[in-house]
Amino acid sequence: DSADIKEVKNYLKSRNNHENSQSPLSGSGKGKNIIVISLESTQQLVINRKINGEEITPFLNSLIKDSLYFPNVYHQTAQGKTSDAEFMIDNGLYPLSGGSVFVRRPRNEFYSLPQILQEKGYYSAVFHSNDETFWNRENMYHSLGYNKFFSKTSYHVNEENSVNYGLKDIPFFKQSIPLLEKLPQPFYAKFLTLTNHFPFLLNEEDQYLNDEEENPDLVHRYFRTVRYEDEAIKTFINGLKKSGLYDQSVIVLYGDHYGISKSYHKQLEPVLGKEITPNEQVELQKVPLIIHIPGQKAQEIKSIGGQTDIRQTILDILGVRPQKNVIDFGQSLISNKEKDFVIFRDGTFVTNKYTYTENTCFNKRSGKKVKMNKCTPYFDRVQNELNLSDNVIFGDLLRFKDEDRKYNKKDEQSEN
Ligand code: GP9
Ligand code: MN
Repeated sequence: DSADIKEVKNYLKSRNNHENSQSPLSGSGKGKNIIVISLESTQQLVINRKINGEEITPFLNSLIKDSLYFPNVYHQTAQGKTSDAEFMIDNGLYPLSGGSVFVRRPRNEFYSLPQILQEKGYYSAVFHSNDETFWNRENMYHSLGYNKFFSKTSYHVNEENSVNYGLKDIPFFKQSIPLLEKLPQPFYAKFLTLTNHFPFLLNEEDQYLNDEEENPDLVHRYFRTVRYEDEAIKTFINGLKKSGLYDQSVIVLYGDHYGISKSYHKQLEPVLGKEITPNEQVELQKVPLIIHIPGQKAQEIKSIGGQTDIRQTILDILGVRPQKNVIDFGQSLISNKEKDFVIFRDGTFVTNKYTYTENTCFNKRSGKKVKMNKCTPYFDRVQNELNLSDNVIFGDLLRFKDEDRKYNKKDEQSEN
């Protein structure tokens, strides 16, 4: 009940993560549209990496040279995969340890990014050419307050322009541009890519990497589909430029979760040229985060962060202060205040110096095991934060987010 939400509010107050960030970048995207692109299964390891002398993500690499780039952001998803990442970005809460919030709690009350932006006159839409029922999106998007969901039925999908889960990314973006152009502005538009999905299938005509391997292993198939995705993003950005939307929009690109699971790490080791230890496994959970703000210079922001921080970062850049109480575990990554730890759903965490995983504490950079007392000071905080987030979801506590405000109003009234 409302006592439980007090506990969450007190904790968030003690963390003091939502004060004005006072970054020169705060408000630098004020009034602009916001376009968020979920890069399916895209790990940070592909960025600026060459395979047989060829860049895997030439377009993203060039975009980074003109954008904010966050090289130390980790995905925090669990079984809900893409939907977990979406959930974090729209709500700043952790996903559940089992299943997806989209499926388990679609009727909760939320105070989501679409709802917050709506207070400033933003229209919101999701673009994803899969069935609207996948991950229970149709119901969850309704609860999150989206105005429109362009799902499979909004696209021309046939055998020729599909692979694996459905419509390929290039026709997806091409067909999306005219739909996007018709939206009222300012808008928040979210795009979910699909082609770079396990088991990483691609038609020959969509291969942009010149490697001639006839029977590529999974890791090399992954590089090919990532390269295709990169080409699709280029197509989309060029389309935005043609329509004039590019200069009117802040564009956020993030990887939703890993693509190469633990079972394929033996294939990955020769590519990385190193052994994948538990510490290295955690480092592999990094995903790209790229934010393009019209008129802003490129900058690499090295602070550690997670997907729970993306929402606060977006609000900070747009200069949007929510009207209601914000229950959110994120922290703006453009803030001067550096984040002190990033929590994974299984209790693994990273700090600036240390990694805790598989009951072991590591020096993150050297990869060496260190004494447990380097990690123990974080244990209670990590568990507490995950528990509080779970309480918000299972107790549907956002129903009570404005309780104390209501009390204040009543007090004022009785005084008059
Ligand atoms: C399907 C897309 C991919 O619509 O979200 O699903 P995933 O398995 O990555 O969650
Ligand atoms: Mn996914």
